[in-house]
Amino acid sequence: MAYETIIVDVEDHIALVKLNRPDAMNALNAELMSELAHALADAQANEKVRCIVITGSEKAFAAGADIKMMSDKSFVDVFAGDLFTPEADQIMRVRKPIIAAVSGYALGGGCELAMMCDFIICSDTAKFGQPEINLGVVAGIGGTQRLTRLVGKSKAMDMNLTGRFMDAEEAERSGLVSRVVPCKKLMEETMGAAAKIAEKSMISVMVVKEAVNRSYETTLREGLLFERRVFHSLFATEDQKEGMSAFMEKRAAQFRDK
Ligand code: DAK
Repeated sequence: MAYETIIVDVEDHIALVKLNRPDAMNALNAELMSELAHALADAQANEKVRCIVITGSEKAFAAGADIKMMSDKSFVDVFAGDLFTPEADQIMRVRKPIIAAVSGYALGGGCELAMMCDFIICSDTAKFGQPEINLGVVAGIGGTQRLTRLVGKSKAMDMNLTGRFMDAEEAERSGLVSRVVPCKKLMEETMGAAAKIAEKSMISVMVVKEAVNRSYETTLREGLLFERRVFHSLFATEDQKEGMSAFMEKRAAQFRDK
């Protein structure tokens, strides 16, 4: 499918999805969200794809939902139309890992999109924020929920109430991002991480994603039980035999996702 607001490139088992609305700092409008959801569903279905990377431009990952698109909407428009919900649900249905490579602004819905990904690698120029309060609204797709789980109540309150931006160093210190790299190295580092993941057994990779995400949904006791059971179940795979044999034979494992 030809896209207008994103660019998709599949190479070496990695689907790279670049948000592409340069005149609007990659603000998320209905078309972009729909195309992104479509591209992610395609990447999920494509057997060649083993990891997905979402990125923006050097200046902006995404500066939020498109304010010009939203400004005239009524309660009924956004409630009955359920703005962005099907697309956000689609992103959350993807079972393959998704890395957000963030440079520049990740604000509002942009910060929320990055947090929907499995982890975030950012450049030293990145700026995260939930400035919706300045527009007379509040975060709507995770800014009060995912951000609180990631950085804790105090910083989540601070960011959502004051609308201030968090720089890359603070984002790493707070646990919002996994790595900070110099701006010029962002894609090299992120694609390197994606390539590492792509080498693994997809069965184990998808199990890790399910298990870590389960930790947000359940008690520690239930989460540990889930983890133990999926650990046990991986002994039914050929990849477990291959991975452990390869270690003992001092060679690289050849996983077959079986
Ligand atoms: N929407 C639309 N256009 C935007 C935009 C945005 N969020 N952010 C930037 N732009 C546009 C600017 O209007 C400008 O366009 P022109 O005037 O040239 O036509 C162009 O991008 C360049 O921006 P600036 O001239 O402002 O550039 P600066 O470097 O001076 O400033 C900035 C960059 C990112 C600090 C600034 O543009 C800014 O503050 N942008 C707004 C950031 C913001 O408030 N983000 C939160 C948006 S509200 C929902 C769930 C979630 C949401 C909505 C619904 N549902 C579940 C229903 C999410 C809401 C949000 O994200």
